[in-house]
Amino acid sequence: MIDPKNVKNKALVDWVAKVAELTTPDNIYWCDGSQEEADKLFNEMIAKDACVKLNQEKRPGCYYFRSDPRDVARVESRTFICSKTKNDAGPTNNWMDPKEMKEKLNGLFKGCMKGRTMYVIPFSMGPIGGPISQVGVELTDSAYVVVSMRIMARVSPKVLDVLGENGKFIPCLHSVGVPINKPEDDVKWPCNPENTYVVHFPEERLIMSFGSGYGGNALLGKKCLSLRIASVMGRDEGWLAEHMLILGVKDPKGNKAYVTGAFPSACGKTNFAMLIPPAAMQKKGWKVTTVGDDIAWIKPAADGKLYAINPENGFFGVAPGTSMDTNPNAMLSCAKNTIFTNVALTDDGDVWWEGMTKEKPAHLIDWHGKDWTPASETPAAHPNSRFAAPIENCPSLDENWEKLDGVPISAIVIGGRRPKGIPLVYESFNWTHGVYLGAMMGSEVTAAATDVKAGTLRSDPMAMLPFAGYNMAQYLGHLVKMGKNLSMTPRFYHVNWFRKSAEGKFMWPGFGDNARVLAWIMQRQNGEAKGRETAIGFVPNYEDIDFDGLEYSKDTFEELMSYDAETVSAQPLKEELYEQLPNALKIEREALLERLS
Ligand code: GTP
Ligand code: SPV
Ligand code: MN
Repeated sequence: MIDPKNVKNKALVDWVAKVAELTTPDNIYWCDGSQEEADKLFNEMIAKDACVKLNQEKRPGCYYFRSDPRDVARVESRTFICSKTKNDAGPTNNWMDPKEMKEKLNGLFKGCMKGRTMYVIPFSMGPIGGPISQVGVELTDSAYVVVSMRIMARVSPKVLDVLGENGKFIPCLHSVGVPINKPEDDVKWPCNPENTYVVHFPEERLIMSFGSGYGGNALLGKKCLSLRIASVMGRDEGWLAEHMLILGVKDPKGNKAYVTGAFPSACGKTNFAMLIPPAAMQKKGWKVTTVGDDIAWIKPAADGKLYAINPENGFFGVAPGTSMDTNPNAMLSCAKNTIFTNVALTDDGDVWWEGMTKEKPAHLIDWHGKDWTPASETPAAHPNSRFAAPIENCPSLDENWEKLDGVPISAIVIGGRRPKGIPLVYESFNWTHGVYLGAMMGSEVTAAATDVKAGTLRSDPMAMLPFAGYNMAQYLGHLVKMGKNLSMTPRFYHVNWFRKSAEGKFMWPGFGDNARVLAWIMQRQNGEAKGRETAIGFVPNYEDIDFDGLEYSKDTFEELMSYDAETVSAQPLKEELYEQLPNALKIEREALLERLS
């Protein structure tokens, strides 16, 4: 514990006192992020039956939580950008007048921590004290949030040293929204779904989240600070906060490059960031390393290159589908000191989820806490069940992952789940064309948000639809501008791992085999690989892809690479958003239509 007497930052001390006055917690506890502190909190939660200590021989340092079934993912309909004007929030964000919203929230927060402890979590996104890093302080009445934040962000007294007396921090206020007035209120997973609000005040750089204890709604350093607030800071200061993985790739000649990738939620960022090339490619010398799996902060440096850091310190990864076959690096990352939420529990105190093993266990306790057998009709793990694993566990961690100034970016990969009409990969003609492809991106909706219908195709510009902290049209305009005056301009690569055959099967093996596409991208950078120009961009010929170790016929490849003119030229954006787009992007659309005609 940090002794509050030693805290020198007056603004922080005042804010904590003001929030305590409003929310009336029984205690205030300043977190130091230590193991002892986490152990104490886990034990308290175990005593309340809110947490399960997993089999420590199989999963040392690992714990398991089941959420309230109404609190399992981000709630986009309750996420607000309360900028001064509605236009600043833009046509894709929920907006309410900031004054009105503050009044509403102050009403909800009034007395909401009664019977609970208010935890003060000082954290750094990015290495503590780094030039690109940001300091945040989260106030929360959830011990689950405390133990998760110390995995996902850097929680340490050193953060307060960096703040000093006058340093600025981003205030992040969170409550599960259930005061304990009587003993029955002290439930295992408190939440207040009717009154959930995840609110950002971009001009004030303030975050207030009420009523949900889950992931992106509650671990406020992640989507709220590192994307919604940071994107506004990036607009104002000339940098980018993106929903992107960052990976390193080494070719057989020893050339090393870094690539970022924007895929919507649950569309493959963690998997791509940790991919292991097929054996035949490894033998030739291909190697992929991991810098980050969800968020990239990207800044142009004096040398004219774009540099990216991963502001996070852990992975909050989708569990279902993760296995030693599909993503061994993720499996090894969550082998110890990991928190699992809404997966299933095995009879020997370990975890299981759909896709982890080929054979299903004969008996499990499912994410509802009920008995489950392979005959059960519902999945044992929630489709959005997750692991929070320390990044240091990752076997493929890149040697430069914590480099204070970041790693130089050579290429940007974008794409979503597109069952039809979109080829495996195509390369943008130039930066603006790349941003255009990003703007027109779409994907089948996944289980990562509760209130959008899974399975339907939706437009998701740069995978930022739920995460841009300001007007989406301005955001895309900012992105166009950021490509100007660079000495090394990354090209954009639109990829699609999710094309389906007429029989409804994935046409591309995906996962490790995505290294074959990455190799082509890398070779394009070096001017090595051939490719041909088409109406939509540069594409590889069959001979340009390394199929060593994979039987994949030329005919199937041609089918996989074919495009449907209507699909690739569709304009999926809301009319109101399209109208506001920068002209440069509208011209790209006209040029595309012209090339296709
Ligand atoms: P968020 O954490 O929500 O931002 O998700 P993400 O983009 O990191 O997605 P993740 O890598 O966790 O993948 C989500 C799901 O897609 C998992 O069930 C994966 O197994 C599956 N997946 C990932 N890559 C591929 C791929 O190349 N092909 C196929 N078929 N499925 C994939
Ligand atoms: C996503 O939904 O993109 C996630 C999970 O990475 S959450 O932290 O809940 O946003
Ligand atoms: Mn994400």
